[in-house]
Amino acid sequence: MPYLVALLLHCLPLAMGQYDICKSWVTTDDGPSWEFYACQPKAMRMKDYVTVRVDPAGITCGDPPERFCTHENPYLCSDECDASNPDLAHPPKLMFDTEDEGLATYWQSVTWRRYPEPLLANITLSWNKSIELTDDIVITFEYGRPTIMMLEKSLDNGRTWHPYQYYADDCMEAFSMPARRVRDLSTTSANRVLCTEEYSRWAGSKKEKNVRFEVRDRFAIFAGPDLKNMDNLYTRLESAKGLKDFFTVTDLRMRLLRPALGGTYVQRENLYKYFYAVSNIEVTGRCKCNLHANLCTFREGSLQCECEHNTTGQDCGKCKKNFRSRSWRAGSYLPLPNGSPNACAAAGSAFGTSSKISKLVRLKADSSPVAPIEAFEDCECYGHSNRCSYIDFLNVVTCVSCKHNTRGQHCQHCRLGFYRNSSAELDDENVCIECNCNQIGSVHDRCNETGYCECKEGATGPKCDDCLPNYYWRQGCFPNVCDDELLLCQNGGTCYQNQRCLCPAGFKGVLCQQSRCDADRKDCDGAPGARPGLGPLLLGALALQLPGWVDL
Ligand SMILES: *[C@@H]1O[C@H](CO)[C@@H](O)[C@H](O)[C@H]1NC(C)=O
Ligand SMILES: *[C@@H]1O[C@H](CO)[C@@H](O)[C@H](O)[C@H]1NC(C)=O
Ligand SMILES: *[C@@H]1O[C@H](CO)[C@@H](O)[C@H](O)[C@H]1NC(C)=O
Ligand SMILES: *[C@@H]1O[C@H](CO)[C@@H](O)[C@H](O)[C@H]1NC(C)=O
Ligand SMILES: *[C@@H]1O[C@H](CO)[C@@H](O)[C@H](O)[C@H]1NC(C)=O
Ligand SMILES: [Ca+2]
Repeated sequence: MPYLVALLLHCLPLAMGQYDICKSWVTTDDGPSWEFYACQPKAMRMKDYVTVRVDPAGITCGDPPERFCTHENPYLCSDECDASNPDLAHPPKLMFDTEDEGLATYWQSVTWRRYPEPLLANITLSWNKSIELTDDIVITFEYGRPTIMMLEKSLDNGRTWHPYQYYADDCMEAFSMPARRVRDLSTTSANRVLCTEEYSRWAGSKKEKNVRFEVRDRFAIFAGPDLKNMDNLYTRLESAKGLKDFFTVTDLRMRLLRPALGGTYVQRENLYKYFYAVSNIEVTGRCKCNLHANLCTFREGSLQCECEHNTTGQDCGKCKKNFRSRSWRAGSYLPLPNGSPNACAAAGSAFGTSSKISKLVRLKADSSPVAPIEAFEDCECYGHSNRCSYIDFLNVVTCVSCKHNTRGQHCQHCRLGFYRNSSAELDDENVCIECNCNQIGSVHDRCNETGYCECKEGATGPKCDDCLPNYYWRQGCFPNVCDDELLLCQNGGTCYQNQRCLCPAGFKGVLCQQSRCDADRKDCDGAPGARPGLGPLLLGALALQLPGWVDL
């Protein structure tokens, strides 16, 4: 029982009270209405929602079965790991189960038989969800803590990884880093990645089993030793660049680089006592919901924020459809104590117009007289921009740097060369589609509202990449010279790709309509005419190769 109380007290500052409701029904002079607040879910035991992966393949002991011993009993190597026997198997899931009183269950690696090849193992934890750490990560090693190890984190579901903390019995030797302690960090270095020697010393394998990533000590830099001054922490999280992200992860990876050595050098004659064994990995944190949700549920195999404030997405990271007239923003812990919800607003709803103008006026007054525009936040751009400018001489507020190929005062039009996607809402990222007009076939690269380009003479099709009947394509559309119907080649000539007639020897002209004899009497004697029976194809081919007079 005293243990339970201690546990509760331990959790109190982080679990209780602040930012736990998103809205409440209040009565004001104008009648009852909703009031909205910044809100976040409770901290949870994150190991219950994790997916684990242990690398490399074959690093888990027991397949084939093998013997091992411990540093305490180095010559009694009768312990056995056997993956096919539930009583003797040590699969990865035993790092996340609930420990029964006294009896630890643990994942165990193979032994260091292959020394001096290093014994390397990666334990990768994935949540498929951003998590904000609220308490220390505690990794419990049975049979001794690694003498070299590294903790890494990912913020993008494992695509990129960053060092989080280095652990070694000798930081200089292992990582060429000086040893530091989190307790010695200051307000400006609270998010420093450091190497610590505190959790790698040999202290007897049963005595000090835990390796920590110290979240509380880092919080304490701002909130005081007992985390009593959480207001200060929340203020700093809001204002110090990168501080919030430092405590945010989607994945964690423990890179085990050298096992416990029992306080001495590696004894090659008994490598059965070197291995890793992890009985528990405790990760306490809350779903990151950008201060737009106070509930996070496990659905379809993943944690999901139950978004309020008309936001949506796994982390409430965007505005709901039809609520994007104001650009999305995370909620803020400030001002204390309830924070700002920074809710999304419906298109067309009136929001903050008057305060916006007064803000502008203030901005104007502060700025130099030559600057015609001033940037400010909180503008109506259908989610395609989060910056607006005030144009002094027109007295209008207009969006700047509209994204997604939009333009206009509210990013409500498509850029030239793009047209409106009729199946997309105005606040959709896909609202503007590229015209894609054929550069040769079209007059310019603009198109009408249904995506039709304006074609040059002879060209057709929505993108002007086809030719009208009686035109042929060759770097543009040109009228046919010959064809099989009206513009027939004469005197046995054949029409080559509608571009020209291939005339038999003795004839020339666009349609082979002219006899060479007519044109040049000298060459005429003995010149045979087109011989019936010779295929037009052959004639054509010859004519191509030997232009001019040919004696057949
Ligand atoms: C562990 O992960 C790191 C990247 O974080 C990778 O470079 C290394 O090869 C992995 N080690 C093993 C044994 O899989
Ligand atoms: C990760 O979460 C997203 C959103 O909930 C889901 O669509 C996706 O299938 C999940 N991926 C995995 C590998 O579980
Ligand atoms: C969200 O939209 C609904 C209408 O669907 C509205 O009643 C509610 O007040 C909005 N909430 C916020 C926080 O703006
Ligand atoms: C038009 O918008 C819809 C809805 O967002 C999208 O699914 C579709 O891909 C868009 N069409 C094009 C051609 O981009
Ligand atoms: C766009 O141009 C095509 C072809 O000229 C035409 O059929 C269509 O009606 C035009 N659409 C609009 C909205 O003008
Ligand atoms: Ca366990």
